[in-house]
Amino acid sequence: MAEYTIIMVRHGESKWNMENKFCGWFNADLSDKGREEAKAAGKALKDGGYTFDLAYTSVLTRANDTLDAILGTLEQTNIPIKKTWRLNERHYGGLTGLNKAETAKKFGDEQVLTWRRSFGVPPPEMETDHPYYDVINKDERYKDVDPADMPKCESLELTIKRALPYWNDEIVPALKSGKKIIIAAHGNSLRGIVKHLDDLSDKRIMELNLPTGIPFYYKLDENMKPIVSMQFLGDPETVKKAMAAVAAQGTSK
Ligand code: DG2
Repeated sequence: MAEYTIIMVRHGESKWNMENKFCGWFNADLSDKGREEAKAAGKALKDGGYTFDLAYTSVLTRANDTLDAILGTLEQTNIPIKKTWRLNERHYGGLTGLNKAETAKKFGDEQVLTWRRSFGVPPPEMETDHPYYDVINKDERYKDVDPADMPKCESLELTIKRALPYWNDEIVPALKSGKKIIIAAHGNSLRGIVKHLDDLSDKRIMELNLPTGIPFYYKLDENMKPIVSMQFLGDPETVKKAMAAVAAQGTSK
């Protein structure tokens, strides 16, 4: 029976993760800690003996730089890298740039949890007078994106709707052709892929918080069903703490 291994990793901590701001499609850089996390991710992969033929990432710098640091550590910078807006973070709409804890103080922890983790409820739309509207919508990265596909905000459901066609039409055929693949993307675009692979309910996926810079793998059968689900290349206690810290970012305390 065929078996396919794929590695996924959320980028290292960004400057906006550090400042606890909703980031979404804003192009925040990695923080110094995030750069270290990315190198550590490369080291964990190197220690695990992983090599890659092909890499996928979003069009956002924090994911691109994480991937570059990983491939640099692996001495595999010569492999093809495919960048797509379909693996971008979910678009945080009108919340973009707001501090998560302050937003929780203003609107309540429950509302912020709904915005961050519910399956179907999107954050408020980004209006044209939003401070980051132009910087995102006039960004050259999106010049070839059909204007109808440019989001004003995205729930996890909408994020999955635009990421999954890329997974099915591009990544799955490459995996099935025997390519060894790494995806460096974002908390919520990866949660979308994980929800799909593990067939998680809308309720179960609410509980998943992906840590920055810790790679995880799936082993999939020929129908792309998990033989092994989400195994982190990291100490379980460290992973657990990092997940809890991500969950806590959206609380008022
Ligand atoms: C974070 C995720 O995205 O935020 O957009 O603020 O993975 O690109 O750092 P990432 C953001 P939460 O959904 O965890 O609040």
